[in-house]
Amino acid sequence: MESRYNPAEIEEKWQKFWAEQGMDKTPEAIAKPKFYALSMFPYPSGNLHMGHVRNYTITDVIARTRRMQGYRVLHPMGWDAFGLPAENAAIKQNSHPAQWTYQNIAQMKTELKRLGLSYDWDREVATCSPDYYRWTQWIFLEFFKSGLAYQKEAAVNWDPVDQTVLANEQVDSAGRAWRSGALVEKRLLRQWFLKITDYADQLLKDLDQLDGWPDRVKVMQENWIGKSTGAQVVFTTEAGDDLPIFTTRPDTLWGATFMVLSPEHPLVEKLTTAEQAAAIQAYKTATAAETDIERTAENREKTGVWTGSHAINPVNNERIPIWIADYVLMGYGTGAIMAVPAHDQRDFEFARKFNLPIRAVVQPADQALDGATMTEAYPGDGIMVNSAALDGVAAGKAAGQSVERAIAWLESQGKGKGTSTYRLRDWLISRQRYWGVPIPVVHCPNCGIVAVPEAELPVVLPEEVDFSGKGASPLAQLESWVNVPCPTCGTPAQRETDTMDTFIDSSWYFLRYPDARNEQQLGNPAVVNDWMPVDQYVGGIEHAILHLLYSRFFTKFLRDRGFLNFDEPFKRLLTQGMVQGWTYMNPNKSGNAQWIPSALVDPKDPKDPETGEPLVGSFKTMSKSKYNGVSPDDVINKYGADTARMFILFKAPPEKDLEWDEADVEGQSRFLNRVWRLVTDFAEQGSNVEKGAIADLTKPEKETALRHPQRHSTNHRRFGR
Ligand code: OW5
Ligand code: ZN
Repeated sequence: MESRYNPAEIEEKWQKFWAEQGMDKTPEAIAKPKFYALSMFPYPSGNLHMGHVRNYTITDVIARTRRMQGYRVLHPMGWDAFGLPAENAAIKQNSHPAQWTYQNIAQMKTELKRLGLSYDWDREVATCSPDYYRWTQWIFLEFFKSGLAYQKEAAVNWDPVDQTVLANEQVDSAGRAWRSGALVEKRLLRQWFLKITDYADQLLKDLDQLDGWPDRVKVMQENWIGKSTGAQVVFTTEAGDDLPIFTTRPDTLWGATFMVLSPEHPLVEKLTTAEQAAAIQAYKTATAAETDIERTAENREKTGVWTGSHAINPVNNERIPIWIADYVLMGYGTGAIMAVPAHDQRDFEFARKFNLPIRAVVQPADQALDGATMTEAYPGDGIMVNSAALDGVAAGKAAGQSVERAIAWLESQGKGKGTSTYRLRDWLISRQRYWGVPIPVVHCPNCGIVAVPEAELPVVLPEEVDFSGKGASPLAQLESWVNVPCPTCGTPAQRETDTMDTFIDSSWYFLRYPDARNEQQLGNPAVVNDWMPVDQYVGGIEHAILHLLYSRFFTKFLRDRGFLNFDEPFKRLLTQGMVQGWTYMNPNKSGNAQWIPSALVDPKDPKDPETGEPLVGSFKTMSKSKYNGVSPDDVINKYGADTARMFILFKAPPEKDLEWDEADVEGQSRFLNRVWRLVTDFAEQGSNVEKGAIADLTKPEKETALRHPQRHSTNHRRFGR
């Protein structure tokens, strides 16, 4: 069916309407209460998909409602435009990432406009535009001047396909890169980090302020930050070196029967005796090939090697052997642990495997534990035994005082102190790629790392660059760009050639919209603080951890720099459910081959066109590989944007998954056509319209459209394409 809509005409009409509706900037308008409605801005990947349509329709309804309720509403849109896909496309097509990106932006903007969303396009931002990333660089330099942006040599995740370093967060639980899917390798390189760990405690505590966030998102953030409280205790080696450890159970110090160091621990070499040297070296090499996820997997057969040396336990001066094992990670705590096999399952398995002593120091009420006969670790409550000063104290989470008592004792003896550690690591932000924000510093042989002066920002990406896609970053290969005089002393120096992770760009974009065209500042603080915080943020659950945590971090940092006057960027958060499409699967096939395009299937008798095997149909999250995507453009062409939007809003609660079902779309379309007919008839006939018309309108069609779940199974059949 041909579209009845002329997007340009509609656009013009609505722009006029919105101009009349509180998008003006008169004093009367400013006196209204503000409402900032924000959708997560898209990657300009090519075309809108149904996930976007859902996201942006939900936010639009909220924005319109608030406008009608008398608020002045900020409802902006922009583009998360840097990143690997553009660069990869450029490499493939031998073009420029900017060209790909701006073409996609134009295409997706047209599609957004067809949807009839009430955006203030005057505030549009694209993170790849120099007038945006100038402020990304400015923020980076604020971090740098505060000592929160720093370089260090790090064992980093190297993606051998995309030829770049990845943040831990961009590696999945199977050790694969989030985009390329390649198995990630470890490499030692100099990298830039942001010190998010300085804010770990605030990021955790302030979750309490977020009443308008889903609990599960707060729990995910809490777990990601991963605070554990306990004590730091200093063991010593027999050679006299300090071996500090962190433990959440300082009450079990008297049950430590050996120590385990991460194979990467700096003292390993010194501790290794001549007899053990070969075994230690072989073990270190084997560990280097493993991912952190493999190393810490539960129920994994324990491995390790004795260094040949001993340590002294400071609480009882006992001499205990020092081992190395891969289940201890250098990145967590101090990279060394005291092993208490009687009360920790991993230590228990290790002790049994290598015949190390096990000594119980917590006795449960109902049995007598004996290290020699225990079959598993006992992590529960009881009474402290074999623990000198702590003997007889109640142990355990609920009623126990043993942990507090142990910390008090350690502190009084000067042998340790109460402290906490976090699972959260500093954020690795540098990327050895072209299509990102250049890190605005210069490396000078005299002055070291020098910030590019503010007046010289932005450091613009050079356009004439080679996109072979291999080896060093394209920026590093461009000598005319790299070689500059040092801004401080004038000596020939080199620009930094790393660019920033795109999550940096999206960590502050919501701060730019309030004053998006400001060329003097990131934004006028009065204007930014007026519109912020965002009253309602809407987006996918996949951003529950990183994007939201990073945005909260940036907000707190800019607050501490005196720029913002609030603690949290997003007052309320709605995480929308997935959009699902009907999918045919052959259970006898595996991998992507199991998904069969519905165009090849007879819905009345679903069979594999190749093998004739029966297929199983179900709703699954839309994706290219499952052939179950429904194109927004097709739907709008056939039914119009109003139907698409109404269907999405009525089909499922916004937080729940939504089953895309063409029969319901048709129902929605019929309903809207009746509204249309009623209104146009009314306009033509005036008061002659029969009285019952409105009741008719709201009842029968709505019921057919929304109340027949059994029709789900027939819909997708008619929808088979
Ligand atoms: C869509 C949301 C997403 C986000 C927004 C923008 C998707 C929900 C899940 N630039 C970042 C970004 O995420 C945001 C920054 C703030 C960090 C789908 C996805 C889905 C996917 C594909 C298809 C259909 C539906 C088509 C497949 C077939 C093709 C032939 N989701 N539900 N449905 N940008 O552009 O990815 O979380 O809020 O809108 O998304 S983004
Ligand atoms: Zn210099």
